[in-house]
Amino acid sequence: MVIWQRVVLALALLLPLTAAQAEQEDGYELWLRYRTLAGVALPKQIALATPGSPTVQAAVQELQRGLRAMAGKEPSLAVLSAGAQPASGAIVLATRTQLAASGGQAAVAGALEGLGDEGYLLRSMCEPNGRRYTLIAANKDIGLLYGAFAWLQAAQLGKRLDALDERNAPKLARRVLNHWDNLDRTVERGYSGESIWNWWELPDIRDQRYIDYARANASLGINGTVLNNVNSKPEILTAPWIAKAAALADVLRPYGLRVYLSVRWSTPLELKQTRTADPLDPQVAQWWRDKADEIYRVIPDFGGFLVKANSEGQPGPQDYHRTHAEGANMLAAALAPHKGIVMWRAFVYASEQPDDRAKQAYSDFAPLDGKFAPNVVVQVKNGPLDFQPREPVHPLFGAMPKTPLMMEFQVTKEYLGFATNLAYLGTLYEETLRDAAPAVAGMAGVANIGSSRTWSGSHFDQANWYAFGRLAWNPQARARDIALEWAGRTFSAKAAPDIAGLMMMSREAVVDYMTPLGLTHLMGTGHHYGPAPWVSDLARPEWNPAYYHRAHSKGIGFDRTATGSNALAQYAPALAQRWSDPRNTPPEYLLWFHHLPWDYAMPSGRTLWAELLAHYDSGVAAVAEMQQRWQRLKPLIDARRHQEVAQRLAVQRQEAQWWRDASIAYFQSVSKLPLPAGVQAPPHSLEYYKSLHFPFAPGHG
Ligand code: GCW
Repeated sequence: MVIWQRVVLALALLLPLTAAQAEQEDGYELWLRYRTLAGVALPKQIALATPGSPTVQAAVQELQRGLRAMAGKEPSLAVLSAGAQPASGAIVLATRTQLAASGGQAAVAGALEGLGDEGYLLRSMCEPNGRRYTLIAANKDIGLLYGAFAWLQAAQLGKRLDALDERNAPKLARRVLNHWDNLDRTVERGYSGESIWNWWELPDIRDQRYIDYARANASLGINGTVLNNVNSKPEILTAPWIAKAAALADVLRPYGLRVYLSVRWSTPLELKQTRTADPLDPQVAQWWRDKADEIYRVIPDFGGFLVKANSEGQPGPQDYHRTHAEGANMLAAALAPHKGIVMWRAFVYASEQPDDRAKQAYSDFAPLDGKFAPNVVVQVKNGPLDFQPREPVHPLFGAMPKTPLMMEFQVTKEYLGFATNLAYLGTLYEETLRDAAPAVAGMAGVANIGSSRTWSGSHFDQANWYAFGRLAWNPQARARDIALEWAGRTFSAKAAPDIAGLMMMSREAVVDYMTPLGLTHLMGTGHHYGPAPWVSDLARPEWNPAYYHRAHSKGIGFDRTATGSNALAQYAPALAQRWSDPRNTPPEYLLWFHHLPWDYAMPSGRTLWAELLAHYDSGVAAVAEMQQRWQRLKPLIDARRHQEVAQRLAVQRQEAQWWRDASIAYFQSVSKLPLPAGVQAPPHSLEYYKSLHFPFAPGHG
């Protein structure tokens, strides 16, 4: 082959590889992908009054990182002495005190009023002499870091950078991730590899990943992290582990992240340092006070304790006939001198209690309203059961006006197809917050973060971490806006509208193929993978799917009206009244609150049986649609991430079909009704679906 032919061939091979396809992205950068911005005038200088605290340094470093990548050139750094001027077009970072000291900008100082310790102001400035610059101002250093991330976001999303005027402050004070990470590095309900915390190597080895974790969280305004599983171990409160937690706290502190620990109620007893764990025993209270003092000596800004007590076999104050409030208050007293808090979980249900499981947290906690110490926050799951694809809001939001309540969402997808299914949870969070927001004083998110390169087990699961953070900052934010923002930063502005469209349909698809019309908790035993509506032989009644769907030859659904468990009475009277009638109950909660005959007439004109089948089919169809939409996006997405998502969507398509087929096979065996014309019969017998087993499913100890 003559040389020019080879050249032509080589060029021909290269041509189909667009720049986007050639780049092999693995998702590690999350939404903090800074890419060359062509044709945009970017700041060439970052200016500040003093070299600053580690937090200000973190802000400067992030701006440098972003500008270096977006402008292709390192910005200069100027520490301005009094009276000195920034270069034209610079980014200027200044706290309120520094603004005051520099003598000018009274108007700016006024704009900082009401922004609190964490808010920021981002403003394009033009001085009388025509000099332009961008001001990032805040009352405290952490606001400067949040403002720096906000500026970088504006640049990433292609906003006009010469007309910025944004005042922003978080609406909730506590915005906290809950890691269900065990000390052996496994993660309960984790689908993203091992725990990010390499406990064994800590405190001496501090992985770069911890800093990248802190950057990602700070970019969303998340300001706390509970390092270990709520199913906690006594060892976490021993000296070596406190030292490990302190090392992490040191790394995370500049980014505004406080460290908290989950503690096991019976720790002093199990460590053989007390003879009981009774909260009213003075020796026990003293032990906790000493322990708190010990922690604060090495973690001065320690956030406090998260506690799962008398829940799913965990010990608690009720073992000593004390109330949750007595238990929480004893710990709160130990933390109060250091300004720490107790986040006491309300996720309780007891096997010996025959009442509807959905009622039990309310029954235990509502009477305790007003009995908790001021530094106790009661942490309530979003719904009365357990992180299902859809639940009505937990009735405790609205029933404890004297107690600060923390909303607990699951970011990891224990019940929504793990990290292999695409389900954008922004819509789930938004739906819940719409009903609960006035009662929410803080937000906790069960993290989906692990040591996988994508952090969250899949590219799209990163969006759930993102949405949680955004909604913790502003519970009134809209899921669609968040999806657009995330997709614009994580993929590209061009692809964002289509990606957001796909995300917005994804969670409803899961609801449709798993648990339509208010059905719930039909997943496989223990691991919660796949359908198992037939299971009815587990030791505790409320562990059985049959307990929840109550299907028999005449009908289906859980009667939670006055003729049944009357869980409805736990809601505001007007709502309870309206929903006591199935015709006034939103279809998405129908079988949650009502037991209805199979031939019940739905508003669509179909029978309940036919409607149920239609939902399963539309769930499967929606996943097929998501697959097609993703396929159409191929030219806009880098090859590796496109293919990784496509593989997962193919798995999801199969799993949706399996859910649909197994559920129909089972419910038909109960209803004994024929399938209406056009509804495909499941390809296998019910026995086949029942015979499937999944040893070693992830996330389940
Ligand atoms: O959803 C259930 C999970 C458990 C979890 C528990 C809880 C940490 O199946 O794995 O335990 O909730 O929230 O405490």
